[in-house]
Amino acid sequence: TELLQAPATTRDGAWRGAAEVLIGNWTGTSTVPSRSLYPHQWSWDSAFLAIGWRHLSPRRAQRELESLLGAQWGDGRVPHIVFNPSVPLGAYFPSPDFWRSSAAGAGRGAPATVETSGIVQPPVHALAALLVHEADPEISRRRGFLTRLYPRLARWHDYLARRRDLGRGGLAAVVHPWEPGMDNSPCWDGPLARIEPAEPGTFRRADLDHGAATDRPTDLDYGRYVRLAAEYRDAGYDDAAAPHGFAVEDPNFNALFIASEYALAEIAAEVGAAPAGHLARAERLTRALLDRLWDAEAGVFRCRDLHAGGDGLIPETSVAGLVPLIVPGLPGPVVDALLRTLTGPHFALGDRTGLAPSYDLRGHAFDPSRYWRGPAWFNINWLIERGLRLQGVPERADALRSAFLRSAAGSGYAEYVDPLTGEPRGARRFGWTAALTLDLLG
Ligand code: 2M8
Repeated sequence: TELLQAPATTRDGAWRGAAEVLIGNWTGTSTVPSRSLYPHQWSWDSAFLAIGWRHLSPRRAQRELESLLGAQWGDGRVPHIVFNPSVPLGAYFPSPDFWRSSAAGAGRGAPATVETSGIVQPPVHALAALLVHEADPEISRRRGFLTRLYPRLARWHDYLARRRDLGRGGLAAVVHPWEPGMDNSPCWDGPLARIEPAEPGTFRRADLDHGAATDRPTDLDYGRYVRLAAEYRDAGYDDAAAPHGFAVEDPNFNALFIASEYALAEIAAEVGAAPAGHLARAERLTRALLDRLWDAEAGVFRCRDLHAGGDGLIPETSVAGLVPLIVPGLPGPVVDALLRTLTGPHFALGDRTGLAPSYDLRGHAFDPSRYWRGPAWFNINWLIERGLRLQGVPERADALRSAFLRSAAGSGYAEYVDPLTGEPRGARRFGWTAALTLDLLG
């Protein structure tokens, strides 16, 4: 009964639909993003899922994050996938026999009893943990939720700050296109062009069993993903030793790092630890984000390719460059420029579906159906909604909230939608779409 106490309003339809998706995707300890396409636990999905679960069952919200952080490596990294041993190997690629975490990652303290991937995803977890705590502080304190999670979250952030500052400029770098979560963003086309793809016959894509090929990354992309992951694995997942043929600073990843570092300061205060170090790091990261990734002329944050010549800024306009709206304390002119970019012709927030696309509507690589090359995604629109509130434009946030709820419920909680027509794409009954619907319904 705890699970289905819907508010007695006409919003019940959306609320019930979203709640049913979460309940249907729950495995007992965590929630799958999709029963078909993604049958394991994903790192940043789990954070968004917990943010939704807190409205249905604060206990499950806590379990979601606890099970993910339970698979943390000794070096502090939180793996991007925690594999469910009861799912057949062929159901998802790359499977545990590819990553071989417990063997290949042993030197980095990979868990011995659970198999995981060896790469990471955006650090939304401390933010999620704080929001989960705030939903029901009493049950959170009774279960010692934050007391148990705080040291793990702190080590996760330390890993990013100490092992992933590959550019030595104060930001965390990502070393695989799966790490920023926007797998086939046009931003990665340049850096990936240098990577020799793995031989096509050496692996089998399971995603095409469930998803339309035109909605997914290409075979050439996959060849490169496989090559990069295999090289990292063969270096024992050691960041100091791996070749890191792909190394990029991403504004979405680092904005979430900053927001989570501020959340960690609040968590520290709640558990009786010192917040000052977290606040100082959040401020340092913010300065580095502005110094290294802000493109004042374009009014957007860029990704930086650490292997390119010159300033390395990648000349592609991705929605990743607008997510820093969630960062507190940005200079006024930067916020104004971001808002202009968001509502101008490149992202047209408020037009058509009302949602922000994942990539520049006027960009040369824009494709309204192919994954992270144009479609509108619900987690990113949730972050932008939050950013608009933080930056003091509640009318814009309200409009985006309505557009989100309309598209999410109307699409059957699709993984992503065509930003021009609202046509559902990818998986249906998708975890974070449902979870963040619950959050916006409040
Ligand atoms: C997508 O990525 C996975 C690889 O991690 C895949 O394509 O198989 C991305 O959308 C990523 O952001 C997301 O976390 C994951 C699961 O929903 O799917």
